[in-house]
Amino acid sequence: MKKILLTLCFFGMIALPAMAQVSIHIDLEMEDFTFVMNNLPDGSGSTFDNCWSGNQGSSSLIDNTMKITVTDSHTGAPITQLIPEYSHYIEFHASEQQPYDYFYMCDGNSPSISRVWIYDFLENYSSPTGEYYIKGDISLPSGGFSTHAYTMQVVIFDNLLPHASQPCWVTMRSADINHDGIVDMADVGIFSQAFFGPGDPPEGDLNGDGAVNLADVGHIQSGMNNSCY
Ligand SMILES: [Ca+2]
Ligand SMILES: [Ca+2]
Repeated sequence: MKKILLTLCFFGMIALPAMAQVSIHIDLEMEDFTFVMNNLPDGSGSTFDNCWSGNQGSSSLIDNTMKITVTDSHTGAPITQLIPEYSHYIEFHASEQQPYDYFYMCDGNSPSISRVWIYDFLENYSSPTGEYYIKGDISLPSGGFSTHAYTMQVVIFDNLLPHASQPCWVTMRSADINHDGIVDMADVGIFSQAFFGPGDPPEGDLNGDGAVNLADVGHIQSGMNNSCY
């Protein structure tokens, strides 16, 4: 099982609200530095626990379940209890150098371009070892595609102060290629152009392995009629 290991080291936050000083360090390690999420408009795509490795030419399904280890940065002791009410989310940023990436969230039954925030992503809020898991079945209803990897960060608020992990990299591909909220023949048309045309354009490379071929056809087929609405 491929793991992303996020190590959050912080002092005086979340589980230790009585402590006055706040010093948070978020350290991130991961085995697959870039992975590919295959999202569908209704959120049933493969976001983290069934995503693709994104390895050039050899992309394969992987379980990128994420783990965070939370410790007191001064003592190293595990923080055994988190407070669910505290805001925390996962945030995606398109690179500012790549303004033409499309990553549209289905929000209120209509797709809108968005930096994506996933709230309440933790599977557990107490752990004797300070280890917490990010839900493998996180729903990310979206369409479009990223031509380059996005940065993804875990953000936790402490008394309205956001603390972000260092970024890791993800690529997003959806069978709703034209990000109109539904996978239909319009997307098949775009895919066909990519399939039969020159090169390997990202809108046709739905598994993110760098090639547009039969392996990508299944993503369109299985996603047909999937919708925001
Ligand atoms: Ca579409
Ligand atoms: Ca491909």
